[in-house]
Amino acid sequence: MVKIFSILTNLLKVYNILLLQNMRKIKRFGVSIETDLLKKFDKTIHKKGYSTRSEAIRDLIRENLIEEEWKDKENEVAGTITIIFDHNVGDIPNKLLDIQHKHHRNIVSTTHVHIDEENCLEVLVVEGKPSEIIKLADKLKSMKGVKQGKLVMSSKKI
Ligand code: NI
Repeated sequence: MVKIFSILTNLLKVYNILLLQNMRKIKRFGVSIETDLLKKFDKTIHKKGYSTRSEAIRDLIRENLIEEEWKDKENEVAGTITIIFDHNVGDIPNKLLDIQHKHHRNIVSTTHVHIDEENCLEVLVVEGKPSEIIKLADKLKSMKGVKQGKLVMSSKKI
């Protein structure tokens, strides 16, 4: 009797897993990989805090898809541009505002934080064609007084 109960419980578990996979439309696939390469991969994902290989592989695939998305100039993409600048250098606050107004169609929102007496951190949420966003990011990053500039390429589809 106990054995039947145990079999039924296990069947129910399998049924639930299948149901869940179907709901999320998850597919399983096998990967052939060199032992050394897998060891390195496991070490890296462990350091990053991934609990499963599947989650790490999914993220890598998404990253790759986003990279491809940005290569197609017809796509509408999204992302963020983060800059750190010294607001005392030249006329940087006005110049930054000027650039941002020229690209107002690409800027969804801006957050400005005064991180200390001199330095400001600004995060721009951006969207539009990849070339427009890259041009805007390059303009901001190359400005005199901008100490760090980083474009994070993201997606509106993923
Ligand atoms: Ni500031």
